[in-house]
Amino acid sequence: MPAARGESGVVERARVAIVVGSDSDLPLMKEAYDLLTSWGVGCRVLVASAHRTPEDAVSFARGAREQGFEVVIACAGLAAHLPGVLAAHTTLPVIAVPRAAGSLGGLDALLSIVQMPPGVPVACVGLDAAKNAALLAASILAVNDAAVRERLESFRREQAAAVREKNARLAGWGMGPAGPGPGAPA
Ligand code: AIR
Repeated sequence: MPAARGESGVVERARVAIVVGSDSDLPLMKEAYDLLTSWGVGCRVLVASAHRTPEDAVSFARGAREQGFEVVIACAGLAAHLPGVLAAHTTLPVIAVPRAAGSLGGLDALLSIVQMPPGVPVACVGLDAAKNAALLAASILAVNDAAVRERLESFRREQAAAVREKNARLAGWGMGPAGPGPGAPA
């Protein structure tokens, strides 16, 4: 089993692999790593390029399930074949993060990822959406993990409270909220 050191310093089993096409993708993907490890989900990161080190990418994907990984997050920019190549060599779920980079602004990466041929799907989040990739990975793990499910549910509760707080501020400014929203007097 691959091991990962969590925020507490405790070594945990790594369940999510974050694969990046280049170390230039790392600053973005650190957000996914930080979110998952702060929820107690062990992660390991690998730099492997579908074009520059294709053998490394394939060999990782072929062994990923045996190593104990349950979900793969793959991030790449430009002609972003990494997520598809990994998905071709593992039946683990692969979540792709296309980079908003290069002269086409990320449209190249997005289309390289979402237009996979029938039979080898990858899940694709938005351009540079590292946080959503982490949340989707957590949702997959939460199917069979009550602790991760509780983290997700409390994240959603906090997120909803933050939005409602914005409406409270509108009310303070005399601008709204529009309509009888939740909590409004009948
Ligand atoms: N990339 C690396 N090998 C294949 C691809 N598509 C991507 C990386 C990175 C971009 O190319 O994922 O987003 C630029 O890489 P670099 O190393 O030149 O910064």
